[in-house]
Amino acid sequence: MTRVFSGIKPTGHLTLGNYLGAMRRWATVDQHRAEALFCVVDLHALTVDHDPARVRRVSRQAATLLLATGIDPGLCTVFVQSHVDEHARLSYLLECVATDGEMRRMVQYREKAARERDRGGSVRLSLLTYPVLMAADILAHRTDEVPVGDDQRQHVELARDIAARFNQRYGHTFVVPRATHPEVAARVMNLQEPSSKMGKSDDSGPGIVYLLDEPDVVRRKIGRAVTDSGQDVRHDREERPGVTNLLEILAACTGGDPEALAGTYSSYGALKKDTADAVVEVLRPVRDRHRELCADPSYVEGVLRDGAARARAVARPTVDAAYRAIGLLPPV
Ligand code: AQP
Repeated sequence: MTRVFSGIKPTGHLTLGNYLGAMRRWATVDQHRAEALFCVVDLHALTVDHDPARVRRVSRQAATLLLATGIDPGLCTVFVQSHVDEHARLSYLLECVATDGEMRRMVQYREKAARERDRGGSVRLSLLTYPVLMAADILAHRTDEVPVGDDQRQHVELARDIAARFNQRYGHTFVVPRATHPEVAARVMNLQEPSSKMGKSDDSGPGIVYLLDEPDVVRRKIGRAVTDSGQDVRHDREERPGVTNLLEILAACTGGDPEALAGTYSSYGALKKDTADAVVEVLRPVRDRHRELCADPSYVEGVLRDGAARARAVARPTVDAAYRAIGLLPPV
């Protein structure tokens, strides 16, 4: 059976981009057709300046939201990365296979490192090596498919390269994974800066729709979304990035085709109204279920405990095999 692995990083409150780009497919498609593992990748949240209490709070919220989107622990495994030591154990071995040049070419590293420096901070070494830990997350579980948004394309490519290189040098150990992306809304853009991705750790609150935003907040944010000069509603990423972003969001929420939808609007106002209505409806069940789950924290804890035990059992044989293959003595 195909094995699917993907993760969510608790660097901030989860966004509409996380949902449309990744989480929604995990719940509606992947868990039903594959052996799926979904992870709150909390170690990745330590790669930038962080507040320990906030990381704990947001990790718990991310796990709860995963379940609120419809991910069913009866069908798949839900766990927290730091509860399964195999991820960090494997990461070091993969650092011995990856190169410094590969890490420095990663677009996300370059953007985030520049942002840290602009804020007057220093760049953590873990920000540079983060894609290796992500490769370990994926490879430890012998993953076939990694359903992610477009921004993670380069990191999954790197995981493929590292797996193939390890296999070639030290004998076949890892499955070489492939990324899958949604057909629409693979990259949801910031409503205030449609040339930038909607990112959960961005500073621009009004440009980001959070999964737990109240309906009136969602309507206000979408109503104030930056649109483009010109009047016609066209799907054109270069010339009409703001309108195209709204069309993509509307299409993802209603199941339509963004180019076809463009032809049905003659004003930006109507497009914004319909997009806001569609987003509110898509997020409503997630917010409702999240509220119910918050009333029962011991249920979420139980899911994460069972999930960690299952994930450990999946990952351990592969990570042990990698330790032997690379030349380390087995424990005596
Ligand atoms: N704007 C987006 N559009 C489509 N998909 C997106 N994803 C993230 N942002 C968008 C996808 O959501 C999944 C989980 O993302 P992540 O937690 O690994 O974090 P990220 O990719 O680094 O994106 P964020 O949310 O913007 O976090 P920060 O601001 O901390 O970098 C992934 O599959 C991702 O592709």
